[in-house]
Amino acid sequence: MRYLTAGESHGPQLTTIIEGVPAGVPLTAEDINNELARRQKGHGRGRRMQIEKDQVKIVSGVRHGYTLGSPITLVVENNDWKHWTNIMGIEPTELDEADIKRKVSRPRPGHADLNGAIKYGHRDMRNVLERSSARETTVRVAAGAVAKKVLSELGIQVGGHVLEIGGVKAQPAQYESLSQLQEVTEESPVRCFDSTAGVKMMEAIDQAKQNGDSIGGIVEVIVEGVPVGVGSYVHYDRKLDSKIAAAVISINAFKGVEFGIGFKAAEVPGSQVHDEIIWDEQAGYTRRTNNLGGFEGGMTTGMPIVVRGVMKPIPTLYKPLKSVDIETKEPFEASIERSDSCAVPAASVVAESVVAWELANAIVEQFGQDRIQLIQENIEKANEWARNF
Ligand code: EPS
Repeated sequence: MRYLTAGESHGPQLTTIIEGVPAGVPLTAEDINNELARRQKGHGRGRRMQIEKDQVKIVSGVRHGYTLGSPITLVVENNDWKHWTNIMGIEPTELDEADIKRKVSRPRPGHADLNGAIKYGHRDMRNVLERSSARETTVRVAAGAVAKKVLSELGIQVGGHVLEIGGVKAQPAQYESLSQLQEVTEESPVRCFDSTAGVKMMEAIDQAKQNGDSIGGIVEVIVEGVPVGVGSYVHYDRKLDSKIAAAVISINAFKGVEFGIGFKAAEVPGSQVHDEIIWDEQAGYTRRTNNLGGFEGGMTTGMPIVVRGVMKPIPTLYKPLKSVDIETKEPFEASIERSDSCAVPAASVVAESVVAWELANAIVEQFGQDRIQLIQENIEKANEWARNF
């Protein structure tokens, strides 16, 4: 499977074309809209989210509620476009460059503005920020919603939550099932299982907002019901954990990724890291622990995939940071009007989406591409094989 996204943050719409989704997967606009709504929520979002009510239009690849196997096109219109039709107009303009409103000549430290402008030769850095904006994650979540539908047909469940915001850490989540984790975090304005930490996270966000600042955090994605041996050790670009890592890092503002105990593995001896292997008739081979987060040798072990990503604070700040105007070369203190002070809860939904995409893609590639029933049969056979091996 593959997908492309297109669209500017204040342009008319965001679009994705998804190719290679097997035929026979039940899919409705409501399935996708539920995920889009989850991404829009979260304490710390700015005023833009009051303007947008993201709704998908499925314009190809689905008939009477089932995927056809043909390319699926998803469109999400930007409500804000009506305020930007002149500034973001597609047709040539009579206006001089200097008269175009909302021209950006002052790069924000930490954003794509300056490097993108130098790279593409844009004197107006709006040409960079419109596409580098995290608004694009809307359609990545839409594509992820399709991937989640594929996985759910195969008995694979994806969940996510927030572990840390602005230095406030949640207690390790003692959930009974992934469904329970999802139920609880869905009610939390910061998607945190630990409600006490959740309150402190909200206070930290409010404090940052008051200071004109922004804060980042850590999100975790968990996937259950994964067959053994998805991905491969035989070549670097077939290792599924590396693809998932790349997908997580590709989310706007993400700076790090780890699986299982991750960076803590540097501190403890191997005897406390590696997961002991056990076997019983019903479950086949499993592990006593899951320190490696569901991967050994770039392949799934059958234990839950556990992957975390760290998001830096959003670089669009009310609080001025020093930068240089590219027209005058004068130093100035950047001051920006509208932004989110924290988008970590939203980013946890984006992280679920990109992980779901990579896994669905690998499974479809490995177990049969054309129709979902064939993949179901092949996975059942593979599970049976692994149990009796
Ligand atoms: C963003 C800036 C803000 C955010 C936006 C990402 O938008 P605006 O510039 O219109 O105020 O709200 O996020 C979204 C629009 C979204 O859907 O997540 C940025 O500069 O990255």
